[in-house]
Amino acid sequence: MAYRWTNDLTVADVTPKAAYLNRRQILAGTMGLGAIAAAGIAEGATDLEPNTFEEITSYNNYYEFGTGKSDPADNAGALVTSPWSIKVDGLVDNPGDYALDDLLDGLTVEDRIYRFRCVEAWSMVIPWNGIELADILNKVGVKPEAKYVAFETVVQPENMIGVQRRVLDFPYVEGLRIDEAMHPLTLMATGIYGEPIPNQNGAPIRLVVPWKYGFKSIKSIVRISLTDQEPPISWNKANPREYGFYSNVNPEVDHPRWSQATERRIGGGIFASRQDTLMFNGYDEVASLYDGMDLRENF
Ligand SMILES: Nc1nc2c(c(=O)[nH]1)N[C@H]1C(S)=C(S)[C@@H](COP(=O)(O)O)O[C@H]1N2
Ligand SMILES: [Mo]
Repeated sequence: MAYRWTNDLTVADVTPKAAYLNRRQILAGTMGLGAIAAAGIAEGATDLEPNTFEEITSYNNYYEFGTGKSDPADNAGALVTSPWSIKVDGLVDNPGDYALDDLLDGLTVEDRIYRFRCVEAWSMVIPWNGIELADILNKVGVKPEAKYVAFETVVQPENMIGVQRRVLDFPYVEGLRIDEAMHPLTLMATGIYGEPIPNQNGAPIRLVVPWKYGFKSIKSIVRISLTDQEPPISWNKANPREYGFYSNVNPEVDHPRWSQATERRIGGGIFASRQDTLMFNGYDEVASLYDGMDLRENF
């Protein structure tokens, strides 16, 4: 498995707190403070401490398995994830029904520790393993006319109580503009903490777009379509006034029913607190994708 760290969080941030403090003392003794900061082990790293595997896998949104936060952990065991294939269609050079292993064969699995900010104003820090979406798209070949990527979640009605109860219009669908999809931060996650991604988190493969609200990060993907039209997305269809296509994390644009200026960090022990929400969830490197756009209008 190849490792490539391209975000501002580092392996130091997945180190358990005691070992981390220990390591800081060791590093302080040998490297000096500048080196410590460069290694990403500065004071500010404490608010980027990853949530525990238990927290990440027991507090979820996956409406196919119910609307309660513990419903996915209780019910997603019924999801059948093998065999798994993904239909790739639309404006693409090599369309087809790909077995998941064939689609990912030869691509690099990366470790990415990302902030994750739900539109409901809670957040976590999650150490994902996954493949850059761009690597997958480049492998299948995107035609120049393609302007958007659309995604679809599996529907297994007999295994999904939320589908039986029609809590949302399924299949769950999502989409990105092609430049968002090709951005190196955009990940197709297949694991958490080095373990295969649990069903409640979107097994066997789900999108992770860390600068957007969590609902953009669609789970258990069975279809990827390249299109020249902005695709419909589930939460916009359900409530267009409250949920826009872009849904970039933005502390200055409130949800009609609550403020987006702050967020509640799940878990966190002694560091648990409400904290300020950051523009683009702190991923400033994506700002240029939206140059010249009114982000209040394009919420
Ligand atoms: N198919 C599907 N994908 C989904 C959802 C869902 O209900 N169904 N919920 C979304 C929402 S609102 C959030 S916040 C994240 C939650 O991901 P997590 O449970 O892994 O933290 O998944 C997103 N992806
Ligand atoms: Mo969410």
